[in-house]
Parts: sequence; structure tokens; C-alpha cells
Amino acid sequence: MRISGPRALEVAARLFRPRQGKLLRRKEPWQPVSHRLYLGEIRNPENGRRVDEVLLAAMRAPRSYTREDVVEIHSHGSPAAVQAILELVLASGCRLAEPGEFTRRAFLNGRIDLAQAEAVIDLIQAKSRRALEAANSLLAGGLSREIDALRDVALEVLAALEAEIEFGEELEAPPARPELVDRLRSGLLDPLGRLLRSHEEGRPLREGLRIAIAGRPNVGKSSLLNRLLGRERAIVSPQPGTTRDAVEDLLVLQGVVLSLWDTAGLREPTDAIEAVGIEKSWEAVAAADLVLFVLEAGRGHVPEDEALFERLRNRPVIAVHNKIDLCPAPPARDWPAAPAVLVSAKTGEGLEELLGLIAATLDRREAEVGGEIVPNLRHKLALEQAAAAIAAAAALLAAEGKEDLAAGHLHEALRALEEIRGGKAPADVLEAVFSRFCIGK
Ligand SMILES: Nc1nc2c(ncn2[C@@H]2O[C@H](COP(=O)(O)OP(=O)(O)OP(=O)(O)O)[C@@H](O)[C@H]2O)c(=O)[nH]1
Ligand SMILES: [Mg+2]
Repeated sequence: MRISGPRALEVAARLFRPRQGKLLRRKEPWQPVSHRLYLGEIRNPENGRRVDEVLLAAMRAPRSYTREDVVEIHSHGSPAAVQAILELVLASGCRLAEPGEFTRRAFLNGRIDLAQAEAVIDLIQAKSRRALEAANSLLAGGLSREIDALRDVALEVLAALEAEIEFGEELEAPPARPELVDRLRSGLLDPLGRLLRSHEEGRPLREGLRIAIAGRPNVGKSSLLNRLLGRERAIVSPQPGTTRDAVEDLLVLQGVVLSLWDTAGLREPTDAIEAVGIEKSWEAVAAADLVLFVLEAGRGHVPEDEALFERLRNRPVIAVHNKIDLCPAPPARDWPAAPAVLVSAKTGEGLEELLGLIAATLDRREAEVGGEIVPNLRHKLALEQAAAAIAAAAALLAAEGKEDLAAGHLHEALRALEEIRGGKAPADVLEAVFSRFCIGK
């Protein structure tokens, strides 16, 4: 339990008795040393009854998470103990924190910027090693430093422009136009483009790679899902059209979360429910970063498969020839224009090779992203806004006499960049960020 605010220590002194407190009973009220862990107990001050044995730590302002006085109580954690302590804390003048309120205070008190506050949520929610790394780099201020560097360039060009607007005639050597335009391009637009690309390419690494398992009915899609997960997640049966609703589950590969979607077999639907299921299959395929297109090995090229593959052609696809245990001779993997693998969901043969192909997709992504810094959706929108404003400024600077307008666009770009760090972020942006937290963070 965490208490933050100017009266946090007072509340602690009221409810907590340190072990050695018996010896020091006269020295009231009790004053903890900052950043030291005390063993003791929480007592109900009304009747002196002991509620729980706890560890308590006080972090004095400004050396705390919120930069206010903070007290943390580590109880045994049973719902009853937590509830009893909570009631005593509330009766001592505290109120319940709102979701994300501690982090919001850390932001408002200037300990972290908004991008770092978001990193805290990412740390809490990280499902994989790669997501954890991205969150840590964000928390360490990686993105914030890049944004500052971009801001400096924009300010530098703006200062040159404004000097020209202000003292145009008196300046001995007004800044050369092509140089300013070039500075905007190489100093701002290029790095902005890189950050925007790493949002696109990095999303799967941070949030997970969405993989759809698709194909005709009965080719073994659900069996493949179960084999990949190592447990019976989806219903398997010899009857075509078994899977009706898309089934999702997670698997971690190379520190990245894979969210696997088993889908209804693709064919002419036989009833309304199946039709809805098949529609969902196509939605899963459209949203996927990678499609495992499952085929029945040894059946050759079935016309229906050709038609399906046609619709998948411009998506990242791996052709998975399943049921090779039924093939007397190794079948050809001659599926056009897609990496292919021969597997048996029944025996597990070829699974390693399939995982290797998926891992290669991840490696490609990782190489494309390059750095550690992966902007999130909010950052992306602000970066796009900044990029558009700078492009407009650069275009105006190519002609004479538009300095005022160009300067206006640069101011707009600066505002957009500052919103990432939270400097001038409007209230609804803050609301959106902190509402993603849970209580106590
Ligand atoms: N011998 C053999 N049988 C398999 C293999 N994979 C799946 N099967 C069988 O093929 C049948 C269909 O498997 P499912 O996994 O339900 O196929 P599906 O593609 O999910 O089918 P729908 O959900 O109807 O689209 C079942 O009887 C499975 O036991 C395999 O690798 N080898
Ligand atoms: Mg199925």
C-alpha cells in the first residue's frame, strides 16, 4: 500500500509501531529515517489492537516516486489484512488514489515527462523481453532526448527566420535559403521519418506479432495451433467446418509475443453462423502481420487453394504443408512466391523449421527497426503532425516572401513535439494517458 502527500509520515506514525518502538516509546511522534525498511506492526489507534505485522518504508520528498513524502506498507497481503489497513489509512485522513495518480503526480511534479510516464505503463504491461526493452529505453528517456534534439533544430531555424523577418534589411548576411531548407530536411524530416518507420516496424516487436492460421476446412489449422501451444486449445475433429469462431492464444518466441489466431476454414459457408465465422477469418488475415497458409500436403494444387492464395498474395505468408505423415513420399513444396515448410501437426515433424521461419520474420523486423526507440501511437500522431508542419514550412521557404507563414508552421511543429514530452499537452491527452493505468501505480 502506498501513501503519498505532505501528511503521509503523520499517517504512518499514527498507525505503525516499529519493533524497537517499545524501547523508544516516549519519543513521539515516530520519525522514520528516509529509505529505510522497518519491521513492525500496524495497530488500530482506537483500541490498540494489532492488525498485521508489516514492513514499512518512508521516502521523504523529493527523493520519492512522486517527489512528495511517500510511505509504503508491505503487509501479508491477504484481502482481509489489506482491507483492514486500508480502512485505518482512510480513517486517518487519506483518500483512495485514482488510476495512475502516483505516476501523474511524478509527471506534474516534474520528475518524469509524459513519454516516461507511458513507459511505466508499458513496463507494467510488458508481455515479452522485447517489449520490456522498449519500455526501459522509453523510461530512460531515449525518445525524450531525440525529441529534444529535434526541437533544438526547429528552434535554430526559427531563430534564423525570425531574425530575418525582424531585421531583414539590417542583417549583413541573411541565412541562405537553400541551407535553411536543407537543415529542415536533414535535421528534422529525415529523423522524423525514421521514428515514424520504427513505429510501424516496431509495433509487432513491442505489442506482439499477430499471426493468422488460415486455409480450407479440415487441413489441420486447429491441430497446428494446438501443436504450437503444446496443449489442446482448440477443438479438432475430422468434420470440416469444426472451428467457427476465431480462437486466439499467445506464445513467446525470441522474447516476442506471438498472438496466434486459429480461424474458421475458408469455403462457401453452409449456414449463417459459418458465414460470420468465415468473415472473421478474413478479418484476422487482414489484421495479421504474418499468415500461416495451411495446405494439405500430398493433395497437389487444389483449385480452392489457388483461389485463396490469390487473395493472400500481397500479405506476408508462409505456406504450411500439413499432414506429411500421411504422404508416402516427401511432397513438393512448390507453392509459388511464399516460403514453404512441410509439417505434421500430428507428429510434430517440421515444427522446428516452421518456428525458424517465423523467427526469421522477427529478425527481419528487428533489423528494420534498428534502434531501441519505438514510438507508440500517441507519439506517432504527434510526430506526423510535426512532420507535416515542417514539410509545409520547407515548401514555403523555397519561395521568397513567405517567412511569416513558414515561421507559423515551425511553431506548430514545436507544439506537436512538446506534446510528446507532455510540456503543453492538453488535459484530454493527459487523461487518455493516465486512464491506462490501474490504481496504485
Ligand atoms: N494424419 C494427420 N492428421 C491430421 C494432421 N493435422 C490434422 N489432422 C486431422 O485432420 C482433421 C482436421 O483437423 P483440424 O485441426 O480440426 O482442422 P481445421 O483446419 O482446424 O478444420 P476446420 O476447423 O474445420 O476448418 C482432424 O481429424 C485431425 O486429427 C496431421 O498432421 N496428420
Ligand atoms: Mg479448426
